[in-house]
Amino acid sequence: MRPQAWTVALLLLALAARALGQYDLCKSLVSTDDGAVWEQYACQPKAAPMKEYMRIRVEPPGITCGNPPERFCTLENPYLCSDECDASNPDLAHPPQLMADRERGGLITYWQTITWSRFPRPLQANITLSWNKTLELTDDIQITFEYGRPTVMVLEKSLNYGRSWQPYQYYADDCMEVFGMQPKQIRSLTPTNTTSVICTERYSRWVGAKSEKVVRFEVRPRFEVFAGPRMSSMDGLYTRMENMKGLRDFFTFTNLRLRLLRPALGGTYVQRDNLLKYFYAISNIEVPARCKCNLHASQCVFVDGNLQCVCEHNTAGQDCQRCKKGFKARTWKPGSYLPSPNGSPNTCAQAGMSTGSNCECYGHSNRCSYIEYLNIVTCVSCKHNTRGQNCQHCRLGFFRNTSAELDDENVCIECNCNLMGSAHDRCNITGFCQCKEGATGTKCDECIPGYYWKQGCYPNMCDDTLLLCQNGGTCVENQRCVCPPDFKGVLCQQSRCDGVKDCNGVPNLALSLAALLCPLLSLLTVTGHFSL
Ligand SMILES: *[C@@H]1O[C@H](CO)[C@@H](O)[C@H](O)[C@H]1NC(C)=O
Ligand SMILES: *[C@@H]1O[C@H](CO)[C@@H](O)[C@H](O)[C@H]1NC(C)=O
Ligand SMILES: *[C@@H]1O[C@H](CO)[C@@H](O)[C@H](O)[C@H]1NC(C)=O
Ligand SMILES: *[C@@H]1O[C@H](CO)[C@@H](O)[C@H](O)[C@H]1NC(C)=O
Ligand SMILES: *[C@@H]1O[C@H](CO)[C@@H](O)[C@H](O)[C@H]1NC(C)=O
Ligand SMILES: [Ca+2]
Repeated sequence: MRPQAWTVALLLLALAARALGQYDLCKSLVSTDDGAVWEQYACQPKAAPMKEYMRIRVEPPGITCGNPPERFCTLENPYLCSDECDASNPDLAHPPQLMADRERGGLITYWQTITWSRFPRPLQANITLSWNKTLELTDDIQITFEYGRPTVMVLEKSLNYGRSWQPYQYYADDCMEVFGMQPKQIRSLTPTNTTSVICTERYSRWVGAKSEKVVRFEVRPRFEVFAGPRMSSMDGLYTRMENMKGLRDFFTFTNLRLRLLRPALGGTYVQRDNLLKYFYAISNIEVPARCKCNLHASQCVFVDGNLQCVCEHNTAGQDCQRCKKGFKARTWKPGSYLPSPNGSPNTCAQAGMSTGSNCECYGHSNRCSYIEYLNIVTCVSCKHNTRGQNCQHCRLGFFRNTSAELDDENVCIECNCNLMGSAHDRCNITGFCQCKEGATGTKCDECIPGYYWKQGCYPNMCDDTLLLCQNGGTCVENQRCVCPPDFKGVLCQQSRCDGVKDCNGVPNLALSLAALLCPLLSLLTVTGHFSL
């Protein structure tokens, strides 16, 4: 296909998908003046029957019937104890996986426990359902009990792969007696208490084993508190999901646990002479849910035994809970249901393309870049003489203005080191330049005693203390002695007659000595300066 045809085909596909339902699509090609570009939307996978992906564990060991084989009767037929459970016979076995199988041809298959033959020791069992994936309920959990629903049970959930658990709902034929809780009705829930954990008596009272088999955890009625009857206004629900703290978390889980605490009794009391009619049997557990992908994926796939979001918006991770490598210029955020109808994708941005709160540049740069081999995001082209990952340092040759905030344009002050007097153009953090020998001052633009300034500091050639000009010479700017006509030398210490025949007189010893000593002396002073 030519590119154009391909684009059109995709566009049509996108439009078709868009019509499917809210938040079904993560992106679509739209045509603009600049050609076709991807538009991104908040998106989520469709709801799925999660029982197909769940791992089931039952406790305690030996709770499943049939090992050894045993007979049981039913509450409806308590004196006809001809049914048998035998783990070694496929036709008579009731292993845990029969709670999640697809039943065909009307044949009901179920997991069954041992009978309550050890009464009065409680007959209790735990069923732990795990997905190794964060899920969000989309409809009621339904647990189908054959031969009667338990009189006491608790549904629990975990948000952290089973490390900790919290109650989700209590079920009892007498909530007050068993749990000390007022029984509540789901229809009494209001927007302010939809997420309360309640005790319900609705599914635990004896109504006959055949007529009512299902125990629910009600999700749909809770949604309807916000979405209206028959979920007519999903916008209302999604808006609440976004704004109401804890609402989304309430429907979120990674594991579920059923704690079966007392089986169906078929009456008020346990009949001790016929304990073979008390047991638990579950034929199906329905968990309608969707993968939680933080509104960054419209697909969730089952790979290597685990559910995995197919992340879009440059996100990654099992739940699209972080930004993809190279796309960390902005802090990761979940997508948002708002504004309706397409929500906000909150796409992870390619490094170097934009800024975000993750990349703080204190207002000295508006660009960030991701450096792959260091795995850091760094500001690019810091202005105002700043530098560093967050433009938080001053460039070389500048120092920090302590009276200015980090985001002040005046935060860095130029060192302004004197080029001649300084070793280099950098200063320390209090603004002091590093001076060459003989130079001093913050900017190294002055000389210490014994030195004179001439495009830098040089040792004095003459001065008023140690390097005196002799024989009436005068010191000019510490650089040289201006000697009277008859004398010469650095300090005018030498007579012009010296060694000249016509000069009258003996060599001036004192002068010769001075001539000898003075260079030495000046050397000493210089050395002295070195060690100052
Ligand atoms: C069910 O799990 C809970 C929590 O781990 C534990 O305290 C309890 O003993 C378990 N019940 C059975 C019957 O294994
Ligand atoms: C759970 O899922 C994660 C991510 O897909 C995987 O790395 C891990 O091995 C899984 N754990 C189990 C017990 O399957
Ligand atoms: C929710 O609040 C309503 C009104 O305040 C109250 O009647 C109802 O009992 C509450 N339900 C629960 C489960 O707390
Ligand atoms: C230091 O910052 C303060 C506050 O912004 C500013 O008024 C001052 O001029 C700055 N000093 C220099 C030397 O730039
Ligand atoms: C900066 O240099 C000056 C002069 O050498 C010195 O007095 C000062 O202690 C130095 N400041 C720091 C923080 O090193
Ligand atoms: Ca079944």
